[in-house]
Amino acid sequence: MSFVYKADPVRGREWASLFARHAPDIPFHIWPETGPREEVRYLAAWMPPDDILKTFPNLEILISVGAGIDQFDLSALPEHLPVVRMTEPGIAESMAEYVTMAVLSLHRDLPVYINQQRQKVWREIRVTSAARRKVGVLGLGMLGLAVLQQLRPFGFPLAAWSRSGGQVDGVDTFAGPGMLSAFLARTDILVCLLPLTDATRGILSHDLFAQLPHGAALVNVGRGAHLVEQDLLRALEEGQLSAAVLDVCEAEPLPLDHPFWDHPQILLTPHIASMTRPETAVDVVLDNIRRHAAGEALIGLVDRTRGY
Ligand code: NDP
Ligand code: OXD
Repeated sequence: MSFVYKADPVRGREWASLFARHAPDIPFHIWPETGPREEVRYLAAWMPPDDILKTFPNLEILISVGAGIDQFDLSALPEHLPVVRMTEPGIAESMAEYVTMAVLSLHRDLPVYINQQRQKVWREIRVTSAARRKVGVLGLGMLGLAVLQQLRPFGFPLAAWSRSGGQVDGVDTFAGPGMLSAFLARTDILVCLLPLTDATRGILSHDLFAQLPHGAALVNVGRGAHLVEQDLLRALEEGQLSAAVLDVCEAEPLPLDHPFWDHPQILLTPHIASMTRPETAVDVVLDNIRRHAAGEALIGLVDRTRGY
């Protein structure tokens, strides 16, 4: 019974020493080293190998090293193989920090001041109170919830949109396509924390931007393919959007000739909003291995019909 890790090898070595300490009975390998392939029961990967069951015929759990699983082609994975996404608490903590930074930057006009500094312009913009800046989060899952909790003390009116809605203290919740327009109409800063599925691909489009108040701002920390990039450029040019903070792009790394690099209303980061932390990830993975052995439900099990 062994474990293979197939992602960033530097973090893989940290996983290896944590496994050696906490689960010395489970042989741990960092891809491309696998040990005897028929002994591999658990695979943690960003991208699994092609033809996964030919590579590991006795695999029992496929674990995503990230919270998102859109990089997996679920249709190519055997039906019986449970796919588990990463739910370690460090991801939510870092995401809450990043989105708070992005929302505060947009709220306090940082993109404008960065450009003014470059041009040696000393010009003030009147401060708007947080109580008058409505923040809306697309997605009310592990990360959407963590972000809303972190934002609450600032006093922004908060809302979230998801498939099934739900109740969260201090947050107006909206459910399903029928309530999307009402959610957008009350949102000055829109944060995308949806998983990428057939239902959400391209959701950040001209049509959606047109339903936000004029001059609204965007934070995309979901996936690059949520955003129709040309529609963002157009919305910024027309003033429908005032600024955007983007952590994810359709092509990563962003091509050198891409217009986002130099755009004065876009703040860009290289997909770093959050990162899985080995020290807490290994605890969650070992707990799932124990649950699997005991026949208990796995934490973070992906629902293949929903795609997340
Ligand atoms: P969860 O699965 O916990 O939550 C997803 C949320 O999105 C749920 O509230 C779900 O609704 C909602 N949702 C899904 N599909 C739809 C839809 N069609 N319409 C409306 N709502 C929908 O995911 P996480 O919060 O853990 O992660 C979200 C995403 O964040 C990841 O999939 C990944 O793409 C991205 N991410 C980005 C990182 C970065 O560094 N930039 C790091 C980590 C994650 P319901 O509650 O009803 O199921
Ligand atoms: C993730 C990511 O999904 O880092 O965890 O994007």
